[in-house]
Amino acid sequence: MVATAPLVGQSVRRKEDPRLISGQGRYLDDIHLPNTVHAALLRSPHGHARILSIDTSRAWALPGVVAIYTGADMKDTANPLPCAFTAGGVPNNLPPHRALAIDKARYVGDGIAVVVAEDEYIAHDALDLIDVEYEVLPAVVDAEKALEPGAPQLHDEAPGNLCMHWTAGNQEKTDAAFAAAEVVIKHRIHNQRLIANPMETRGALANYDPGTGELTLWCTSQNPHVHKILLAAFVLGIPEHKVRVIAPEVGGGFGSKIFLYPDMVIVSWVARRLSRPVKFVETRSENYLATQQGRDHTQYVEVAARRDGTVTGLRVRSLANLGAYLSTAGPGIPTTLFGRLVSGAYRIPAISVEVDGVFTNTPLVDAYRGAGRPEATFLIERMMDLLALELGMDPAEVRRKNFIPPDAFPYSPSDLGLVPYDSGNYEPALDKALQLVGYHELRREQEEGRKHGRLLGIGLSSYIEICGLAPSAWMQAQGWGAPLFESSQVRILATGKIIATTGSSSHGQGHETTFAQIVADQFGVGVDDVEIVHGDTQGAPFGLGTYGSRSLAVGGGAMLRSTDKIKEKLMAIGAHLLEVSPEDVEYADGAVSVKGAPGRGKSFGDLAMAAWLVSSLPSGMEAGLEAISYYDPPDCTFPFGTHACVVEVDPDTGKVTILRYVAVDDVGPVINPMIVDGQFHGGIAQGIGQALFEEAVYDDDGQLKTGSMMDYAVPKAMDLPSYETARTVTPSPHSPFGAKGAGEAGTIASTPAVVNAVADALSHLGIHDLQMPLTPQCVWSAMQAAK
Ligand code: MCN
Repeated sequence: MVATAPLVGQSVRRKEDPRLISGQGRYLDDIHLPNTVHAALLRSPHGHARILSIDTSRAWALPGVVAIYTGADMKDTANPLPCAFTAGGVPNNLPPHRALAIDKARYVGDGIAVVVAEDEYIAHDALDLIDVEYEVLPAVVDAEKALEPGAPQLHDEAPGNLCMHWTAGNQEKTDAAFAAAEVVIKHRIHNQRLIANPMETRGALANYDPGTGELTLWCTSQNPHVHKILLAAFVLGIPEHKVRVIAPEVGGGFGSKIFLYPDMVIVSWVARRLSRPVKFVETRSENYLATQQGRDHTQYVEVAARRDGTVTGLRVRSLANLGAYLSTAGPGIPTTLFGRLVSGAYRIPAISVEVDGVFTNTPLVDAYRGAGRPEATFLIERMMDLLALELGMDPAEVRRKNFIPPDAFPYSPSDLGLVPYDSGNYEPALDKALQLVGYHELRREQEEGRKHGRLLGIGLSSYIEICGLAPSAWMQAQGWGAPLFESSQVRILATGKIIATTGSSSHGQGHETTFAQIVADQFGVGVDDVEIVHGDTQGAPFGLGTYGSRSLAVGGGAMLRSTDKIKEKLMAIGAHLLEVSPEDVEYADGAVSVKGAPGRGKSFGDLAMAAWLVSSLPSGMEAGLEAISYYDPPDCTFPFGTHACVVEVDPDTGKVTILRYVAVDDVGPVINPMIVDGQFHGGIAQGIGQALFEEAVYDDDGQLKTGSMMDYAVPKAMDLPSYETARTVTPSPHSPFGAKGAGEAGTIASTPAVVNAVADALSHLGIHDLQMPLTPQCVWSAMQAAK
């Protein structure tokens, strides 16, 4: 049982993988409760329409249909779905978002009615038999157009389709910086809308026990405790202690499984009405239509600088498309997680940011891997390249000139209202990336190639990001309506085996392994002696879940607090058994031993047994070895690094091929290098997807034109290069082991690196304005226009 070497820092194989890769994982749709009925949602085929009447009589007549409900049926017994993260410090217009629309449908996919039937096929067939009379209204899908006078209006509660107007920074100082600038560059960026595409679509299964009044909801969730409180306290008004939420195996989320969805409310509401289990599983088409989407910012950016490349000011106006209603965290993403991050890795003395959150006839927009930080990083990293181009400087040198110096940490960016960047040392990561990619040689190759019409481009991205989302007090001041601590409960069983719960909820990140590594090391036991339990609100302390790359930085802190408490008790028991005073013992290598006499000790197994047998405990000590802890860190963590991408553009077709991809990242010390590499590999793939392939495209009526994997181009293996990865290590002063988050940084860093590379390949042709995704058509058209 005793481990010989520390597990933290080792590439321990993922404990969860054998069951996942052998098909033994139990996902939502694998749960079959007796007597279950199946729900299917009738969704609006129109982007914007008044609902004049709903006739369900033909559907009721279909054998196997058990019930049909509309928004009007639910109105008095289910509240609207709440928005938990508003834009802080400014008024937010919060129109109600009901599980089923009542008078008006506001996007294609908006729920109109639910059919409950004996099986899912009958339920879906019955949808075709519901007759809805709509008055189709003009729609608006673009945030800029939605703000124009005369645009179709979505909500009475949001005049002009505006949710909020939010600002950060110092406008006066910024105006002065621009007035004094030697160079000003301006650029419009459309950070396009993306769809998360997890392997498992979303779903929910509710079971109500009329005897006990208890409701159990299984759902595809990244944060079951949050889902529980939103559902119980805000929407259905069920006493919290009568609700249990379970996230079974969850097949990826990328942010899209954080939020409370109408179907979760509907199955819970129907289960209580029918006293039968009710299951809803989204089809892939529904996932495209109605699962929350990401990004969709239109940004107007200006940079003021001196001729030597020093940036003196940054002005940003961003229009954030929030979709038809507010999602759980909708307004918080383009404000706190975007607007306060726009200065990136650079010391910029004057910054002003304005953000409008706008309603449109499109699905709801919320977090998607990175959530706000990719939009901020893309903006500043693209502007660094455009500035370098304007000044005829090397993009690497413009970055270097403006980096926040290592002695400036903890660093608070100018007037942005952000918690301080905890630690950083940006130049070594840049230098390592330049050296690994062979930057100077590549520049020579590029110059030579251009003489022969070869379009080679090198793109850099020196990113930072904010993660380890917390502390509660700061986030609450930002408009987040909850705490942001994380919890743990560690229990040592009589035989020395360990069960530890975390309030975070893994859906691909490998917590069962990395948290087990941490706990096992604390007691000096093997990784298989520890079972990490998550995803069930029953019997586990309240936790906030997995997003914002917070699980290790915040949840790991909670885990260490619990193991520390238990170690204290172990030492007290050990000292008692060894007949010495507690000050004279220490815990090391899986045993409590007398200081200076390592041979005299009691093993972890003996101590665990003693704690449960009671008879050999110090008098007055309670039985058992367990602890519950909460950790609310004083600051977030700010990972960073430099990614370098090398591309070649086909001059005839505009097709972009990524030749090399070098990623140098700094997430502090790592618990499991293999898992962190995996997080970066997946993250980089998603960032490349945004740069080159993906976009949710809506026509003017609000119809999704890229509504399947045939049209929405997620990257395939053949589109991606092998990544060359390396690290620098700059610990965070306040997180466990000094570790920073690793779950999103790849996505945040890679998009600008790729776009900068393509722009670099084409810059000598006079092409500077490239809007994502850089499909062959987009690049080819730009080349034609430049001719
Ligand atoms: N880790 C480590 N050393 C570090 C940092 C992290 O060993 N210095 C490990 C952690 O212990 C954990 C993993 O790396 O096992 C990720 O940790 P962390 O950065 O704390 O991020 P979270 O666990 O909170 O994951 C959230 C993050 C987000 S926000 C999205 S979106 C995302 C992501 O993780 N979605 C994913 N990674 C994903 N991976 C998969 N497979 N599927 C998703 O949907």
